Amino acid sequence: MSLFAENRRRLCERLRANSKLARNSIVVLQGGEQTQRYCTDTDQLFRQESFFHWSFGVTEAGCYGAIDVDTGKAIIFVPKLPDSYATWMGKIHSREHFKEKYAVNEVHYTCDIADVLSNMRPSTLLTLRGLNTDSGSTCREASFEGISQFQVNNTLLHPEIVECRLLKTDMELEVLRYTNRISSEAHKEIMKHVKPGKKEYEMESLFQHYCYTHGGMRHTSYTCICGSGNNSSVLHYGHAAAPNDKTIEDGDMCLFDMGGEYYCYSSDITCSFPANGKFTADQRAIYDAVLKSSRAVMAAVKPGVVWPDMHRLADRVHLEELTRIGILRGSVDDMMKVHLGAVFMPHGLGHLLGIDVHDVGGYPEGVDRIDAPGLKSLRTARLLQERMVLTIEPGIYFIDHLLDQALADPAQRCFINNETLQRFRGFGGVRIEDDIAVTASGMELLTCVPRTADQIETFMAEAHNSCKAFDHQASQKL
Ligand SMILES: [Mn+2]
Repeated sequence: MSLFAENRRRLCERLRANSKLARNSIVVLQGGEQTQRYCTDTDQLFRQESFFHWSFGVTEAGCYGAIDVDTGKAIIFVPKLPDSYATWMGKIHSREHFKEKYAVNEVHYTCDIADVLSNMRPSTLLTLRGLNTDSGSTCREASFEGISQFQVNNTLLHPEIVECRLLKTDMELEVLRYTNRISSEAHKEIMKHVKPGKKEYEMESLFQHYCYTHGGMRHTSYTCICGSGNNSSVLHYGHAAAPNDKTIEDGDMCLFDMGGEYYCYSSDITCSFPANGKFTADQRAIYDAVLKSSRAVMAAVKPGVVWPDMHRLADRVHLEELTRIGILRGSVDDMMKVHLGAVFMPHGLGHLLGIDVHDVGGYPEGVDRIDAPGLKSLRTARLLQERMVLTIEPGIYFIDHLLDQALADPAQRCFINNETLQRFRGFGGVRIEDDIAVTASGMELLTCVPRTADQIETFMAEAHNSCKAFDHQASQKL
């Protein structure tokens, strides 16, 4: 709860520094609501709304929260529950219970919100309205019966709370280290158990089981992407139309992008490795190229660095390495001019991470999206600052329709050695995704999984041998 108290303190401090803020302003946030599956009475698994979570850490649905900006006083409003709740859902807790649980100054019922707020005689209620620059959706502003009697400002709060969420406190960093540690261990569990013949969804299931059992993570941060073979080049594989249901085959590359979420704090990690534990020469070459760009970016990251420059750096390393492998030929500078990097890495290098896996704050006023292949997919174009948390996730993919497009474009075709490229059709892709925190002088790596090709082979071989030894022992006992 001190994590959320600190978040509220920072928000008030920031708001008080805003010259447009009127005295006696009160922030009013509305939490998420319990929803049902379509027209049925089956509850969806509730997950708190992110801004509300950041401010209060409240796990229950149907709540509101208020913060007196001048004094920092925090109030939570909880639903007054009917007696039948005690029959079906369990004990109805007192307001005192929630006051203690969430360490706030007062707790009232949501039905009394207008009265409670009006007794505080605020000059203005600050409600939250603003664009999520990743989804294009606007967040839902707090509303309640009786709000029309108040002076409401719905523009001041959003940019300020977003800037607060952008920079993580020590306590938030500690939670993000935890989500990364558990999710890293879960990925290692996958590397130990993967083998040709298993289904991709068995790996998804194992990841979720590990995160939930060992980390108390009921949610993952996003739908698991468990692509094997050519599926590893499908950037958002794992959705309902491609539900991780292929059989993993000998010779496949696996690209598993999965992250556990703890108390609404995310992780976002991708591991790529050969299903059978041994890289072919081509697989190793592509893997090493991606690792090289990942580590080049990590070496360059520090406060003041322009994020799109890191994307360009990764592109440059990829193009150099693809030339060395023989898939490309010619001047890398000239390739950069025609955005050839985006043929192999159509997505952005990485994104902000926090309570949302694509965390808010990517494009504040004054920071514009760059309209160029690859770069336009970046979820932020900001300068890096200490305490930002981001993913670094370069990848090289062999996506047929992008390759065909490039081959049909004279400006790009001239760099491609089509004969060598043929060998990589159907290869899939490699992505290496780590989570990092920007520090005063560089960065802290939050993710901890085997990363070099040798480390991966050794790790998978050891796991395989210990499994065999265990099987052998078990069969002897029988
Ligand atoms: Mn990511």
